[in-house]
Amino acid sequence: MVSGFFRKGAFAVFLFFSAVLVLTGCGEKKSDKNNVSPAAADTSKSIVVFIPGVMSGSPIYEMLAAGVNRAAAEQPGVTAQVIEGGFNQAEWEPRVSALAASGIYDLIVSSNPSLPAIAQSVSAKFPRQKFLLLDGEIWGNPNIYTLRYNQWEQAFMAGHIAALVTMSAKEGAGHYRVGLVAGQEYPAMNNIILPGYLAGARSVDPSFTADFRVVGNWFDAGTGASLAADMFRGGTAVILCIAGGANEGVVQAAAEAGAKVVWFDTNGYGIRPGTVVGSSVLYQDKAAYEQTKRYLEGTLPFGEAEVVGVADGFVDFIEDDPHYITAVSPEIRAKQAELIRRIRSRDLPLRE
Ligand code: RBF
Repeated sequence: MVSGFFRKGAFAVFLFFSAVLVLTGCGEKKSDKNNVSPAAADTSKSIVVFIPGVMSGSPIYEMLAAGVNRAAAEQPGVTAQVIEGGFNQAEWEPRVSALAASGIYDLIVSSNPSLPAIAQSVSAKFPRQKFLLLDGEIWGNPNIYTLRYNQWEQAFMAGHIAALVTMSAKEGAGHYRVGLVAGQEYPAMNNIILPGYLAGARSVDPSFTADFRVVGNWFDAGTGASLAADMFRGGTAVILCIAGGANEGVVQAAAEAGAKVVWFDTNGYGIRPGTVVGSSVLYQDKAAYEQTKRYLEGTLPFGEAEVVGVADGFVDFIEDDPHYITAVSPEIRAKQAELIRRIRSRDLPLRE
């Protein structure tokens, strides 16, 4: 009797506190969320954006944070927090692991080709943690969704404009060269971006080769400037820079040498009008917003890996900026416009 009453009493107390925890949204998040109905679960979500590097100087990360924050702000009860992981890549996995271990976050969002492997490893230890990763790819992990951009297309358009501008600057040189300065080497750079860039240049003239240099990090503008100055001295006329904060040095060196730069990921014409002659962009803010929204609506297909490009509206070349129109001749712009029209209408078969 007594013990029966006690059990019932204890059960009532347990129910009362459970109700309080659910109503106030306190308590251990993961277990609460896994036990409530999907409709109720969507009313409060906690998202963390892990920046693999720092936001300053890397618009690809600024766009990531902006897109997630916008989606979170639209839905009451959803919080988003941005954490910078810094430039020491050895610290990224332990830091992501600590975020998962905290049990605080329903979703970890990040962006970088190295993140899928990190998330895969963290996921083995924390199998209830969900990941939304952009600019990377992994298939078949039920807790990870990835979205990658068609960077062959993005780089091809950059190579095409770099080649056209190079040929007008170095007329009659016989054979030509386009420059690329990267923060570091990585598979997407070596296997997609660099070859796509060269293919774009070679679609203008097959004699093009690539002058490819690596800064060794994503922040050192001094090294970016000295690499670029050396390339310009060697006869390269246009450099595509994909080096985060080091891009600033490349642009500075180009301005000093009277040479040109092609920008990647965002519209860069305004950074140095007249020096920046192309902008091959990604709409990562749009992707981050849409995919976060899908997650909050419960429709993000975890386990899948999607690829989006020009025809899907996530990769583009900016042609309507007044600085582009002033910096680049009408003849070159007409040729670039024709290429973009063909890529947009899928008239030009390009690889992913
Ligand atoms: N791009 C940046 O703009 N800033 C960075 O700090 C940065 N860090 C990266 C670190 C690693 C390990 C890798 C593989 C790529 C990094 N990228 C960075 C490149 C980025 O993922 C993307 O390829 C470029 O922004 C071109 O779209």
